[in-house]
Amino acid sequence: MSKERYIAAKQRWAEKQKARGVTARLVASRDRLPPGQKLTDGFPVLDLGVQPEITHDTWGLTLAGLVAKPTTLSWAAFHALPQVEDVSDFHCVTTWSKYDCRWGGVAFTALYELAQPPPEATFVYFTSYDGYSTNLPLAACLDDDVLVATSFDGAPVSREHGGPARVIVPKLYAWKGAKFVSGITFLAEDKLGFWEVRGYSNGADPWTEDRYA
Ligand SMILES: Nc1nc2c(c(=O)[nH]1)N[C@H]1C(S)=C(S)[C@@H](COP(=O)(O)O)O[C@H]1N2
Ligand SMILES: [Mo]
Repeated sequence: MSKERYIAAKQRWAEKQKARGVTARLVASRDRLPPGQKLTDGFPVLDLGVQPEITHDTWGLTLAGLVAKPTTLSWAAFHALPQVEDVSDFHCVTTWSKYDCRWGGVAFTALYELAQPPPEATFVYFTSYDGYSTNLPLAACLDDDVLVATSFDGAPVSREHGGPARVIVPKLYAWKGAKFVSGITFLAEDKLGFWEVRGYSNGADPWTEDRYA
């Protein structure tokens, strides 16, 4: 990566940090119902047929791959990181959307800062306790509404919704957010996740209905 790109990435990072602040923030999505979606008041559950039971004692979040500081965060270490809250809309590819989901947890940017990936790490691969995986370009993860969430509406994320911790990527279809998350791996090249190898699109943009590849 060129020096210019490296500096631009650093600068973008600094701006994000500034925008993020150190206290709770509320950022609602500006747009609302994407094309082809129906609004639901409920909260459907989608999984692979397994809802792994992970206690706080056995839980860990591993930051690995192309990083200067590989680590596995315990529940306590995770909670010692700055905690943020974000309200966002949730869009499932199966055509339901849910407005105003209030998630609390740690911003992806904080985990990025901790792990210190080098500039050539431009992709991210998420793994989960149920065997699920999903992938994203790093740039999509650095949006300030991307969280590893441990609370929903002020209560712990329930097991059916991916507790103890799940990833939220509000701007994309929800399969890009790993429930029961166990690992975040930084990579120089893209690696397709569970649904991405099974015909879901890699882009997952609800606004262009980028549903299936
Ligand atoms: N670990 C894991 N994460 C997952 C899934 C899964 O099966 N396992 N399903 C994905 C899909 S397709 C969607 S739509 C959302 C559903 O989240 P919900 O069950 O809280 O509605 O989780 C995503 N993350
Ligand atoms: Mo989904």
